[in-house]
Amino acid sequence: ASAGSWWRQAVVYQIYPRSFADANADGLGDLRGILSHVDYLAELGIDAVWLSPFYPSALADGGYDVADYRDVDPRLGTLDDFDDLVTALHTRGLRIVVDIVPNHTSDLHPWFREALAGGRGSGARDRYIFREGTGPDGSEPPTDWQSFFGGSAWERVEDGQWYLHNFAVEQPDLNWSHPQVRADFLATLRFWSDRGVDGFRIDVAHMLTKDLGDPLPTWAELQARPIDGSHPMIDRDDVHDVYAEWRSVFDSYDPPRTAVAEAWVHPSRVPLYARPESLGQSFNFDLLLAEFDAGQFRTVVTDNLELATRSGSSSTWVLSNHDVVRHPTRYGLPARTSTAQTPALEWLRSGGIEPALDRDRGLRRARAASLLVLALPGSTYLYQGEELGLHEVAEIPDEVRQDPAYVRTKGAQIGRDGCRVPLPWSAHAPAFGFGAGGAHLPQPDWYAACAVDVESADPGSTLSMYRRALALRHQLQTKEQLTWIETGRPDVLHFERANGWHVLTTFGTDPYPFPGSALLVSSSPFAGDVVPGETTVWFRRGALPSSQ
Ligand code: TEU
Repeated sequence: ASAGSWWRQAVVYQIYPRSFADANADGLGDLRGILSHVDYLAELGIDAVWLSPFYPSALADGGYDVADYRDVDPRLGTLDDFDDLVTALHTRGLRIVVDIVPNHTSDLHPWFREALAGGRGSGARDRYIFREGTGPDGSEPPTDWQSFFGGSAWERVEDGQWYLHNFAVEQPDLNWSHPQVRADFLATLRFWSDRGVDGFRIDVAHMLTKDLGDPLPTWAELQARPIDGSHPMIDRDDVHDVYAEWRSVFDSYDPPRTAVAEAWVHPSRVPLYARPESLGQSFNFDLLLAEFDAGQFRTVVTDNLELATRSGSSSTWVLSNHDVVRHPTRYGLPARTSTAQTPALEWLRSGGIEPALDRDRGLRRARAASLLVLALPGSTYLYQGEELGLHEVAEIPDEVRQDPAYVRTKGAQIGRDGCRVPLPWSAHAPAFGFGAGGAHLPQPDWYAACAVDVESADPGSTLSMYRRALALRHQLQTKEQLTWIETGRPDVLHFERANGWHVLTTFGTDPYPFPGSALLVSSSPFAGDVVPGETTVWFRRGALPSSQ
């Protein structure tokens, strides 16, 4: 791919820095920990690394509460460490993407402290969204709006005013009508671009601009408003004015810096974010909600390839990230008619007991799904640990849970910590090789079997499968299209990429006669004449071209 379009079919590996590797033995992952594993990343065969936030933060939301957008959290390292990491990645041909969190700052950000110190009527409050309360003495919140993490979306400050926070209390929403807010994020994009960053992942990209109205609508009124570009808070058309300014920064670099939107919007509005004049690419989260089912996968693939074509972008694929239950666990729980997340959340709430998890089956299906996704046109975002086949960790005592998010159903508090447990690098080292200072979330005993050193030595491991698939993907990478081949079986998908690279997945338990002549890689042990159930195979038909 040419330098400017490297992202179109890239495999991007998401690192959650606090849980990847800890070099300074304080129990928290850090930049030098990542640096110590760049060869691992290069050998895995990915194209780019995306770092979740590593900026100074009180960790009220795992770093998505940023106190300074242009520095490194001292517990994670220094700007010099960051520069070393960029160099180490670039030397190995890997790109680096960093996370930008523009909807809200941390309440420790200098702007918010200034806003608090300035008091009522202070201009410093205009960078955020302050309002008077209601009720006789203003002691009731301005509205009954709910935050995503539960509870009121408004918090009262000492002098009696209230500020808006769509996420945690420690994450005040910014006012994107303010020129200084706009200018400062342009400076942040330039700061990291100047340090050699290749692209940006934009957090909550669909919520920056707001036009809340006066009087403010009620929660019910807000919910009833159509999300058609004119909603007071969500997916407004004018957010793309912001991204047009960002685009001119991205395009002022050679090669142009890239961006991917984390935008939870209706599929019909995804292309607005993915347009080249906006952010250029947008996450497709459909697979997070799909069950392990041929029909659902085919619909997701077809729809998203079409959406990407319509926007002039390439499609993206995500099976896991730091916000959701890991996919081997989702696939190992009983299917439901609603979404695949439903039983996973029940399972988490019960501490990993109900409903019963079939770990082997979940892993078998996860490997099949991953191998299918790695063969699709477009770019794939992997989440650290999925290459090891890690399950969600359910056995985390409530008192050590860190995540402010919770599922409100039945009032039980369940965070996202179970996919953020520090990685196992070595079966026998302290904290499974994460670091000599222990791990900031407890690692389960079953981690030993999934450690990098154990899986590296086993040709049948999930890690070995990812390595083989990623190496092949580089050789076989081809046009951004696929052709479905009808199998006559509703539980079996088969497609061909443009150069004779075939991919077949059996979603059910029944085997399927192997239709190829040369197997390239299989997600399950493969006997030769039949593809087992719940398995993906890559193969060629006829003789392999000599160029391979
Ligand atoms: O997530 C945005 C978001 O909408 C989340 O609430 C998401 O729906 C939820 O986590 C799914 O379980 C981003 C980040 O990815 C997340 O980690 C942050 O907590 C959030 O923004 C606030 O910055």
